[in-house]
Amino acid sequence: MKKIFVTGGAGFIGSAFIRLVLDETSDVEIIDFDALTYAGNLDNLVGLDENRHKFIHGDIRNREAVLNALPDDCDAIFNFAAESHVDRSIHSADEFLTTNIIGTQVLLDAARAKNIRRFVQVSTDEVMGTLPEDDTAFFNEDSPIQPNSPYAASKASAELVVRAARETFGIDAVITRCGNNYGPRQFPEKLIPLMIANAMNDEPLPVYGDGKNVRDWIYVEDHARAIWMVYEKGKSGEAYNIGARNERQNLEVVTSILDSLGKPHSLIKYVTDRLGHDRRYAIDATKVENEIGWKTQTTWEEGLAKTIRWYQENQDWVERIRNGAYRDYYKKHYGMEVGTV
Ligand code: NAD
Ligand code: TDX
Repeated sequence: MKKIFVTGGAGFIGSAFIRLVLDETSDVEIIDFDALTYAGNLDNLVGLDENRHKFIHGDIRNREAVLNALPDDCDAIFNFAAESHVDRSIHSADEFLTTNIIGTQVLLDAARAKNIRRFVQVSTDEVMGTLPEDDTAFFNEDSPIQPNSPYAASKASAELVVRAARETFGIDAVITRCGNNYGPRQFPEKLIPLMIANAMNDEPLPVYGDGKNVRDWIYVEDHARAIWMVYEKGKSGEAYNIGARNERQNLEVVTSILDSLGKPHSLIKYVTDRLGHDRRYAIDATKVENEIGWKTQTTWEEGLAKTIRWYQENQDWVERIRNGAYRDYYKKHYGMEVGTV
């Protein structure tokens, strides 16, 4: 059995990654280390093979806890753990800086102390800032690092501490930079699950600014598979951009959700724009496709339909969140109560 250490495995992408690895391999055992912040959810881990998945509650900023949890014979660390929501980073950046940067440094130090063979840093396209609206420019691996939000700055800084650990101590490290994910179990503060949850409840759908910002959407399972393949085949010291060549304006995404659910477009409510709102993300995935042999397997239409179906069939999962601390965030951020119609 090969052991891997996954941080942030109770979150949206980490749990999808764990499910994929357990389903598609038979010789991998996973230690899943997660602090269970507001975004971490043990419900996301229900039904996993307990012989090959061990959950440990812990914080990546806690050096001792990490060293205690990380086995000596572990092949790799996959660092998914992060504060991940741009809007929250605008309200307060503190946790973003400590978890996303210092937490990553703690993990790198632990990897060095225990001679872990490979470190996989799950980063984001947002480290490269924003693109103009015309459709000829894309992010590639040579694009400059120029983050625009506190969240993006913390993720860019995490990439830099990974780079420094490799240059200084020879840590074998690869970085993945993916675009916007969607799929089952995404916390309903992010665009797609927020809009699905609100539409299902006939509540207003808050669209920032003119709704014409563009994001490059990828189904979460495709991202998870790319991370696994980069771990297996990526070159140490390299970053790999991951995207499904699926650019959509926010308004198009929101109207597709309303149409799928048979709800009126009049539920759309234009609200004050996000501060420093990046206009467009678009990823050139040529490197991961050619060097690693990865390509997306899920079309936008299939992925969105599967996602909407999952939220329809798991309304108790959504409602448990909507009835918790999320209510306070929602009120502070949108100036209205969850459930306002
Ligand atoms: P998420 O917010 O759903 O999950 C984050 C997880 O990390 C949670 O389970 C949380 O409990 C855990 N966590 C937070 N702070 C921690 C700490 N200090 N110690 C241990 N665990 C901690 O996030 P996600 O959307 O699943 O994103 C996962 C990773 O992928 C992040 O690193 C994010 O930057 C990156 N990413 C996300 C997207 C996207 O579209 N969501 C796109 C590209 C990259
Ligand atoms: O209420 C909303 N209204 C709205 O118009 C919300 C929450 C979002 N939006 C817009 C802002 C963006 O243009 O939708 C777009 C997507 O927003 P988010 O879901 O917050 O994602 P984004 O800011 O693009 O960042 C995401 O992709 C990169 C993830 O949250 C990050 O973790 C990832 O790194």
